[in-house]
Amino acid sequence: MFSKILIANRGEIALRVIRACKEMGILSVAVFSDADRDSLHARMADEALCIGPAPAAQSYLSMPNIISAARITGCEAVHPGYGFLAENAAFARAVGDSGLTFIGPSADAIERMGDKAVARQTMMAAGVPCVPGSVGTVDSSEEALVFAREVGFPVLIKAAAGGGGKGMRVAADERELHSNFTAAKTEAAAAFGSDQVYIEKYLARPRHVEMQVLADTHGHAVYLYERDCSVQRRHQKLIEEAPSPALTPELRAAMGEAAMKAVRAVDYVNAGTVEFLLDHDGRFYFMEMNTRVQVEHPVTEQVTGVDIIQEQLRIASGEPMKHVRQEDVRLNGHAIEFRINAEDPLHNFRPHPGTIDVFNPPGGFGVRVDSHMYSGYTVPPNYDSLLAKLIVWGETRGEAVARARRALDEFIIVGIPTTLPFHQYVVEEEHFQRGEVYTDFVERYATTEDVRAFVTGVPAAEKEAST
Ligand code: MV4
Repeated sequence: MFSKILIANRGEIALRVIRACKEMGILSVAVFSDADRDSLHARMADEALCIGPAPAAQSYLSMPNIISAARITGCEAVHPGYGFLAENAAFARAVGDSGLTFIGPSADAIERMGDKAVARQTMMAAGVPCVPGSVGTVDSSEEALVFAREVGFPVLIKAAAGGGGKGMRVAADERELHSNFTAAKTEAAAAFGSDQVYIEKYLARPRHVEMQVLADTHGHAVYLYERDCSVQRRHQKLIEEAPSPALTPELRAAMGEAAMKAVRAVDYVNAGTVEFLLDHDGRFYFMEMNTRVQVEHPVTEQVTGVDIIQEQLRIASGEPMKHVRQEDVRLNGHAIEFRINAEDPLHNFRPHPGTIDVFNPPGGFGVRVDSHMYSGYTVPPNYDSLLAKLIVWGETRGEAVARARRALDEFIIVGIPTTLPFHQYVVEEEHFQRGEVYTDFVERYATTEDVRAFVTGVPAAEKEAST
């Protein structure tokens, strides 16, 4: 096992990794920007180094600064967390070239999954179900039309270098296909520096269900079951849960096996997530693979008892992972995560950095809060707005929802607006309570008007009866 590692991240995920290190007797080195001098991750680590000014491009995204920090402090490995450099193949390669271990998959695996068209082709070849559409990229709208006629309209034009919802265009018919094909290519070129696009049949109101996987260097691979992440807004996840209310044991096993095929197809090692779209007929399709630990990993930890960060450290150090057989991984109960962001849910989720005068997180049985907040902390404007993750556990989904309601009531954040009122509304919402969550849940059942009516106690104007 490593004796000392560097954490190339900030915020709650840096704390999460530091905690795992402490439990495993590994020394931790934090890096921080000028904006994060007073942050908990810099205080909780065994050592902390400033790596640059507030803008991420000059600090948390600076490969030379981070690698220098690791070498100066005598670290053996680097944990990238999520975001920043976590899915940057060049960084994984640079870490390795400096004689350090990257705590994550190989640079090759990151690269192969980074191009969504290549990933899709790889998955098709491996027998993982993919949405009907093009094999690889499409170069002209004539070629796009061939595929669109084959699978039927509407279709989606997706950027190969995109992911996470950026650079997608729907085309309802042939006329739209021609105009949107060019628009999608132009948009992709501007956003990602590559105009490569591919075509898929457009699925109406799918669920987002993803499989957590772990694989070690000894040839062991398991899936830690799924998370349902359908409660999103503009491709930002807000609530995630495990298991998915939509999966039967048979469907779960089939999706788990598909995720294992994905792992084997790219010789994947370490923790990863295979994302699927689940349609209303119970069919699932590969969407993309995330080659990092995800924000929502705690819900999986709560229902499986597996410490995913500790497993990442074991795997990267060359040890076998703790749970090597699929039968060793058991699902127990239900967990839901609520992302508490420094955003105003009554004003388009506008980010709202500022000082938190009072931070009073909930506690008690079945409640976990992963957060880097404290009373008096000032949220800087430079980074993402995640303040805390509230994770509740219950023996059943109903118990988890009841516990969530209780824990959200206890949670007090004074000083800046947060997404707490949004979550308080959602846990009372009937579709959410029944587990009927699709990717359009927020726009359909949790609009600004719905949340405002809930907060003010004044009923929203009647919705149009026809819609
Ligand atoms: C889709 C889709 C419907 N049909 N692909 C959005 C994120 C990106 N990774 C892929 N996304 C989608 N791909 C087909 N063929 C609908 C979405 C989608 C979505 C997916 C997951 C979670 C939320 C979403 C919100 C809007 C659209």
